[in-house]
Amino acid sequence: MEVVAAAVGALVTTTSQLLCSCVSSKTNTTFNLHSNLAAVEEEMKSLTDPAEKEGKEIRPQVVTWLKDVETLQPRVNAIQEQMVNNKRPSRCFLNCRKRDRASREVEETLKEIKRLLLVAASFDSGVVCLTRVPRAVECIPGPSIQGQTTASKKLDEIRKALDDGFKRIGIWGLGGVGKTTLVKNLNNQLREASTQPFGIVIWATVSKNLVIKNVQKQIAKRLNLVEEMDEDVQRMAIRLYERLEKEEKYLLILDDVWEKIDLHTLGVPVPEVHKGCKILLTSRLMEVCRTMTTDLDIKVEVLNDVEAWQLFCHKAGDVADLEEIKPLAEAIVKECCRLPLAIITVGAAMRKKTKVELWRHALKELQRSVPSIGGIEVEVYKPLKLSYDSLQGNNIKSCFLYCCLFPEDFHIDIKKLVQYWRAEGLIDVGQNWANMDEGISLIENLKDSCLLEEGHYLDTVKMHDVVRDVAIWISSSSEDGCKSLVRSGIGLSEISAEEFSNSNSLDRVSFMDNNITRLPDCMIQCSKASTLLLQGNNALDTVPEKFLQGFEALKVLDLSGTSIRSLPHIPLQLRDLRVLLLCYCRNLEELPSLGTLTKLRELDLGSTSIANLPRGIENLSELRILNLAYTEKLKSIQPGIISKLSCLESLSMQRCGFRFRVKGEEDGQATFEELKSSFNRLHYLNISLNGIPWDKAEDLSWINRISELELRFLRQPQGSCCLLTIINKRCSFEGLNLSSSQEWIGWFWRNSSSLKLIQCTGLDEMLEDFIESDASFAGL
Ligand SMILES: *[C@@H]1O[C@H](CO)[C@@H](O)[C@H](O)[C@H]1NC(C)=O
Ligand SMILES: *[C@@H]1O[C@H](CO)[C@@H](O)[C@H](O)[C@H]1NC(C)=O
Ligand SMILES: *[C@@H]1O[C@H](CO)[C@@H](O)[C@H](O)[C@H]1NC(C)=O
Ligand SMILES: *[C@@H]1O[C@H](CO)[C@@H](O)[C@H](O)[C@H]1NC(C)=O
Ligand SMILES: *[C@@H]1O[C@H](CO)[C@@H](O)[C@H](O)[C@H]1NC(C)=O
Ligand SMILES: CC(=O)N[C@H]1CO[C@H](CO)[C@@H](O)[C@@H]1O
Repeated sequence: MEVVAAAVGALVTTTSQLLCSCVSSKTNTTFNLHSNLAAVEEEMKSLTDPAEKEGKEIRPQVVTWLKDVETLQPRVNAIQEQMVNNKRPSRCFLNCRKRDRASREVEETLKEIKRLLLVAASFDSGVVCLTRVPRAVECIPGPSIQGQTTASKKLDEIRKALDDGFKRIGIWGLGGVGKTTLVKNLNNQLREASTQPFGIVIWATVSKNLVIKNVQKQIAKRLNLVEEMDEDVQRMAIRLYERLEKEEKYLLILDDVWEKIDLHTLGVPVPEVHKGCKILLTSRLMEVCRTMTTDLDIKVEVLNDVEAWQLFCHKAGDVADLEEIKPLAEAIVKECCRLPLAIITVGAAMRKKTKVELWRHALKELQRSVPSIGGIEVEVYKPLKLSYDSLQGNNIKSCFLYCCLFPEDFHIDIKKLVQYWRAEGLIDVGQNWANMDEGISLIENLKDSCLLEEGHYLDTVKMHDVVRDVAIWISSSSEDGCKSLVRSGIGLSEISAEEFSNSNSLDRVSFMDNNITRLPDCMIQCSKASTLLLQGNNALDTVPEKFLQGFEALKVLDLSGTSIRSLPHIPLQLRDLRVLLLCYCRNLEELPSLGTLTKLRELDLGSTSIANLPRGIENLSELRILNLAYTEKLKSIQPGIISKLSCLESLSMQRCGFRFRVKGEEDGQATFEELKSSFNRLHYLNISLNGIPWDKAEDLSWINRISELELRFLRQPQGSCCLLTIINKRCSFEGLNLSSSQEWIGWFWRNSSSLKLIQCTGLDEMLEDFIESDASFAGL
């Protein structure tokens, strides 16, 4: 509980300043008790405020705790008064404390703080708040349609239809016409409604490749239903049904439906049996509305000319109105077919461009016919392709096209995306491989061009489905190193060799998140391909040697979340491989020697069943990121291996079966001393050790070079555990005996910018020692 700890931290500081000021003339005597207490109050407020905003109740224990903190105020006030009156040079203040009433009070206060500290340590975020029923409508972020007459009229029409008792409403229209935006606005409008027509409004995104389970999961999450392990569709449907039956009135919004969804299979009590149920769906296809037996269909039309122009000007800025440019701009808007998505993206691409030549060129590009693609949506592709064409900067186009390797409506983890980019050499990593700066600035650039959107989850991005279609279309023919075969998230159960027509020209291949059980056992010549994504095929248990043989130029191989037991020896030949991802391959026990992958930068073996480090790992002198988290079976690491990985920037070994040995415990296993020798470039470290590896004389300044550190010390023989976490100088100790750590703990007092002590013993002695020594909370 960060906030509580911070509050306590402030109290400790208050009191220690109080004590120090009596003891040492070196320290600042002009402390201000009142401002410190104000800080505590502020912390308390920040504890209660978010809980109230989220509609949660604060647990009674926490309320009591907060009250106790409050009653401390007058006591601290009194002490301060006493101090002000007591003008004696105060060096003897503490020494004579048996005689001095005031000092007894200080002691009492300290005791009370200690008690509060202990109570606070027992809070964790789960205990602070009680969760209540889900709120009726959740805000769904998205652009507002305020001021757009056509869209606003449609919105009113839908609102009226809901009031009029229509039970199943279909919203349909072209891709990119703004159906989702419209319905998001409806959702958010309902949120502000003074009398709430629904007990709950549930939003679920369906997408092109219908997976019932995914839709169920979204509904369950919204209803605060706990997910059960390995639950099948039917069982989930029963639970959803039982829960939804209890809702008197609810609205289910199914966005982007491509085929009929059987509501019974889904677990939704249909309007015919549940009087208060309403279903609203959006689709590009009228046919879908028909098969879903909607009783009202509302077509979302493209903008009228005036609106199209206004929207464009809004995006492109004042330049569109310049005398020379205006006719060109108008012609460009015309090419956008009055489709909002196209207008928004093209508008963003032309924003603030003042050169007439650029506008003329853009118009010419748009008027060029798009080859070899049929269907109505093609018209949409041209304007979107234009904003792709106008992307400027090193490799940004290639980075953009990388995003379409992920499945439709996928929330792409930014870290993962940047990981792939740097493996492909698309971003300049410079000295520090794990640095995210350039990657993030690229992502922001793509967002500004409306080619990527904010994802629903923290640190994710998403591609609009039409934009993704365009990206796939571009990369199916791309000449400049991005020719891709994209078959992700479409429920494939096997790959046939025929998929790979023209395989030798492919640069990237993605079969991620399917249900592939086997790969072709033959060589497919993909000698240019730099990326092969096969992750998330849970049932895939072997990678045939012959299959991998054809991919000789791979830089990224992602097999995470598959059921493979081993890897063929073929990685030996992947001499260009930069990133090898095998995490969550829970059956993986054995790896071939990796000694020839000398260019490997990232190796992820997290949550696998390996018992030993792969052979030849000591040869990977360029390795920057090694993940061995949750490898519980890994119990042994030979000395002399880790220290060879001299470029390592990040080592994750939380919940790993191996614990580094400390001094005096040499038993033929890797020691912490050895690890320290490779600390030069390390920024992230998360490991377990057999005990605390340093003592009084030790220079701990190496800790300052690591920005995120977590050390878990296991004490023998009692088996008790103590935890040290430092994130950018914010330091936290858990379960430490402070009085037996006096010799070294002062270093942390001096070097930390914040301090959190959780279930630590010996606070009393520590503070006394602290006062007697000339230590200080210099950076606190
Ligand atoms: C001591 O406190 C005063 C008043 O709060 C402040 O201006 C000054 O910077 C402090 N000095 C140190 C060394 O912290
Ligand atoms: C995946 O494939 C297996 C075996 O072919 C099948 O039993 C299972 O239902 C499939 N799962 C999905 C989600 O399609
Ligand atoms: C380590 O790499 C060198 C070449 O850099 C190679 O000759 C040697 O065989 C490799 N060691 C292992 C164990 O693969
Ligand atoms: C270390 O790993 C644990 C377990 O996964 C995690 O909770 C913790 O946040 C990690 N520590 C740091 C500093 O990242
Ligand atoms: C803490 O350490 C001190 C000194 O080593 C010892 O006397 C005390 O019993 C320890 N306290 C606990 C709770 O282990
Ligand atoms: C940044 C900082 O405060 N560093 C201090 C850490 O502690 C050592 C003493 O062990 C000081 O010398 C540093 O100045």
